[in-house]
Amino acid sequence: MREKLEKIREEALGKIRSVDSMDALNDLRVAFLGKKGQLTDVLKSMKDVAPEDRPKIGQMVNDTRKELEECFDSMKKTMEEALINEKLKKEVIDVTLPGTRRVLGHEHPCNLILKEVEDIFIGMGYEVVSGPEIEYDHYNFEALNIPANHPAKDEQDTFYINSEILLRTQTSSVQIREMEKGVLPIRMIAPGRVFRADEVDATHSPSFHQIEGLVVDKGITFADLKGTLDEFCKLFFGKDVRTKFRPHHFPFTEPSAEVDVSCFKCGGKGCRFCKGEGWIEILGCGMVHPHVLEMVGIDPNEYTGFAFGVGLERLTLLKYEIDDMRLLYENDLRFLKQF
Ligand code: 2U9
Repeated sequence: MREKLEKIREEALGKIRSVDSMDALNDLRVAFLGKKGQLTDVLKSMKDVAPEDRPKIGQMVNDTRKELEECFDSMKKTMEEALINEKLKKEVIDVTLPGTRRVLGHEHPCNLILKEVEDIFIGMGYEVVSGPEIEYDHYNFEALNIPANHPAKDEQDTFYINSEILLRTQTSSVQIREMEKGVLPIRMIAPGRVFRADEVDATHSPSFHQIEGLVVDKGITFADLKGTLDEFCKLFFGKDVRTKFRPHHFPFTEPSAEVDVSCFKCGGKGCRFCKGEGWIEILGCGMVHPHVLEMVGIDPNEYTGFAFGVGLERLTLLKYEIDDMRLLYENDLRFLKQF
């Protein structure tokens, strides 16, 4: 029995030391120490050993098992360390190599202009509010005094999801939603994307951006409208510009006007920039139509308001002297990085 044990021990130690993979090491552990392993077989055959020799032989089996287990564990540790070292060697990072440069984008000129406009109105106590681009016909047209079959619906033809839902043609719907909340007074601007069934050219796009403003309070007059928009034009284009309010018509405002600003390039004398006019058309505006107030439950005898609208792309083209709107939509970094 003693020789048998010694033989198993030597064979096991030899095999463990020359093993070349973790799997093979595990197989060896099972073959020698497992339930059906060689050492367990020796224990099973203890019944054939003379009773007086059993404690000694038992002790020998235990010592051998302990020695083999230690040998297995130390081999396992050595192999694991070797694996980690091999992995680390493969993963060596050469910190002296040049990095990959990421192409940096550039803030869009329209966004730069939007920030300027927002800053001016926030400075006057206005809130910036946004709303859905997919809108109900009710909020886009009906509530703005543009009922079914009104000619304005043709001028502002858009993309219809169905007969009641469409892509908004103006951000005025945001202001209707705000008025419906019933919290007065209101001083807000609503910048956002709008849609029209227009062909693309140097001044048109089926999708562009507007900034609309709305003030509703007791005692608001056309003088407030004029003062506010004149101040806006001076802050945006320069303190020397003058403004001109020409009568116009919008279904949602009464009276209505279009605002021209004196050419900020030639001071109003007339140049190529203003096409010899001396004036540049900038905004549409007017006093909120009493019927629009009534429809959202505001008493027009108690409250009055003014509203205005401006195209963000138009402001951007003017301020940066860009002559084709399509450049704003091409995402060409060589163009965008100039602003
Ligand atoms: C409510 C009531 C009235 C918003 C207004 C304009 C005049 C206007 C155009 C400018 C160029 C649109 O981007 S554009 O094509 N807008 O001329 N917009 S008054 O009037 C409102 C808004 C909300 C409740």
